[in-house]
Amino acid sequence: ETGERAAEVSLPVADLTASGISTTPIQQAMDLARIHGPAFLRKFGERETLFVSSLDLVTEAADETRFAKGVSVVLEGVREFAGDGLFTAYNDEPNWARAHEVLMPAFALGSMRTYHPAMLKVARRVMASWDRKTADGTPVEVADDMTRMTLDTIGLAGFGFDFESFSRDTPHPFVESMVRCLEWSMKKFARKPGADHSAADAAFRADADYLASVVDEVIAARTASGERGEDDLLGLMLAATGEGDGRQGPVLDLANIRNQVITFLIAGHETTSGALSFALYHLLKDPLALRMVQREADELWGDEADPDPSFEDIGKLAFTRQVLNEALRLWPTAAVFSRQARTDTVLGGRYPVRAGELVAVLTPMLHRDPVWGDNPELFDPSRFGPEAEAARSPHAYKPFGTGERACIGRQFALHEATMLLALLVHRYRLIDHADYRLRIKETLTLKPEGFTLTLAARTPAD
Ligand code: MNH
Repeated sequence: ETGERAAEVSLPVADLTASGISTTPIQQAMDLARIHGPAFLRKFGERETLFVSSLDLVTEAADETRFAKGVSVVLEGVREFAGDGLFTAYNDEPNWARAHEVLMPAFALGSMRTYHPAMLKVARRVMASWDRKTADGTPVEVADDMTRMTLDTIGLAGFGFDFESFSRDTPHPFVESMVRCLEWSMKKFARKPGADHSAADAAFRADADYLASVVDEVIAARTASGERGEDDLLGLMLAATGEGDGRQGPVLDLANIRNQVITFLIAGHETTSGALSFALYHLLKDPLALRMVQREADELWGDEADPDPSFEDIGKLAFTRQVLNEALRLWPTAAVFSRQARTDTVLGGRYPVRAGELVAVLTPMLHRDPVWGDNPELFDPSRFGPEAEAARSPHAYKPFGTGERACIGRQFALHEATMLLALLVHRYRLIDHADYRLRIKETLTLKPEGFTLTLAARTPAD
């Protein structure tokens, strides 16, 4: 029936039924947008998805009176292991509003002061590990180490739980299971009908059960310690009581708290890790930008061998922040989000969307809209200078989604990533020993694949 819709408004249709959805569906969708333009229908068997990526169409889709967050087929897959956690909850599920209310204060900018020491502690683990590799010339696997660091950070800062990722040769088994779960949900929506997937589904179940068991361990560790730890996410959730809404006892039941912990462990590290990896990649390839972030760090910390960044220092790293923003423009690591029409509506004056239907926003192509100038592929952090930002529509840049259901962890991610990036460029020269060419791996999120660096200690002359 939506095929008729396509005919009626002459939307370009990309039919992938025969060819299949690739193992890099986001890059495939980017290619389709380059061919078909900023609105096209991706057809795959029975399913059709309207992708939009121009500033005008996304501005409409971001209008909260016409659209709300949509839980896509892919997010339905993630719901199989994250349940009604914040990220995968339906808009009208009461647990979303409850958890949002309990957790919002923990994500205000001021709360980052509380997490700063844990973030710094883990940043020092990265440097201890990179110092060893500097000494013996071993390349660092950038995305793996960024993932170690962001997982340890959300574990410690959010839940007082130490994954100790830098004491392990391979990623923590939680990460391996989580990545397989994400891949399962990514592949599931691209399945061809009729084939037998029972082995993959059973393996998925085992991984999802394992994730839940790690979370139970995290919660048990807190309960056993007798400490309330009300400052962190777990403490807030365990301590919150339902005053005001007439309910007795905790606002969030244990099943929901478990879903929130899984959600935060995943959402809280996977995307930030990719953002840091892309930022390091672009700095490696852009000596001038690298020089500028180094200069900014040097202004704060001089040639101190082991600087002790304060919470306030991080707010002063304006250019470092611009580098991260620009890395997230080119490679928004959570690259698609969905919007659900609240009522029958017409997008762009041309494309009818019925109440309840979903529209997918393809963020990497929004971030290459003509509003970004005539060379959108160029990495250029000055795009995020204060005047440039003020002159641009807020809807031109959506790496953290939009509206009420936008990313709750934005400040957390930016504080953590800005501090680490500045500390790394302050301490090391980055060497492109393998003349790395960017390849992007997709596991729902984006990451540079096979990206390694070698390091040298910076000397005052550098
Ligand atoms: Mn995060 C929602 C991107 C870091 C926790 N996040 C979203 C959405 C995007 C997103 C996009 C909206 C998805 C949708 O509309 O379907 N998040 C990012 C990026 C980074 C990031 C690019 C890092 C860079 N996110 C983090 C961190 C945390 C976190 C760090 C936690 C500590 N994100 C969330 C949660 C949600 C979310 C929770 C769901 C919020 C809600 O719907 O209420």
